[in-house]
Amino acid sequence: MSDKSYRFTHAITRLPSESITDGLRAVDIGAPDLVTFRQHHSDYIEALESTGAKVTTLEASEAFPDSVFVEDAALCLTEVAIVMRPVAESRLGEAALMKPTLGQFYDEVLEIEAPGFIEGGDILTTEREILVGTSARTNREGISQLQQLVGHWGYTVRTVETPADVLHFKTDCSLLDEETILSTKRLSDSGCFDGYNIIHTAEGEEACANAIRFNDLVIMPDGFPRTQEVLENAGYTVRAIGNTEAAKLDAGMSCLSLRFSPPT
Ligand code: CIR
Repeated sequence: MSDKSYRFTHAITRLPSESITDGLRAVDIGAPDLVTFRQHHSDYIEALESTGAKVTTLEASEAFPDSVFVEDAALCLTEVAIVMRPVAESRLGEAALMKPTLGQFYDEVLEIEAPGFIEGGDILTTEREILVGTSARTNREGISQLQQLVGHWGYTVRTVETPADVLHFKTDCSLLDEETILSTKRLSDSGCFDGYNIIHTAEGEEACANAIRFNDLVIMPDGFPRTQEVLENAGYTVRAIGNTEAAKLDAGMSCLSLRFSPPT
């Protein structure tokens, strides 16, 4: 079986901007501290690079407070990159900002159009399918456009539901390998991962469900020792990265990068 859903030669990240203090959040528990955010972000890039991948780090964009969360602006597959369409007014421009960078790697860069909206945080690409969660950030029109675009390359898109009051589908799950998903219980109870192996986040540690498998590493937020131990006991090599500041903006590990292996 192929492992292209978690083996990548490249990643794109963007430095956090000073305007990050204005980033979107469901509940205000205080603004992120930029110095700490920068340190966590640098640790994250170092972890990606330690696997041998080439990381392109874009300059900070003050105009877009949430632009450090590059995952939401695009979906990068092996054959094609698709620019997403964030619904939040303050994030819509991030998609256009990302497009030229994608053009450096892909001959083919496609786009989701109005009235569709969809964000990368709602998309989980596994070895066999692309799962997309409907949410306040992703509507059925956006999913339907995505399905039409990627169908050309033989991908199957399956629409699933993001739990109520959860920002993104992947807030609650991550791919660990070809067959295995890390998930909160509230999400897997929906049956959306039937047919996969499921590893649950430990009780009370649901906030670490947003991790990434990147080459040989599972990169997860620091501070969730019981889930980390479960993953290590299952044979994964885990790197825990500080996430206290991104968490204030409802973000975890996947949102900080686009991960891909370009065609050329
Ligand atoms: C937002 O609300 O859009 C940002 N504050 C957080 C985005 C997190 N993105 C992600 O998990 N893919």
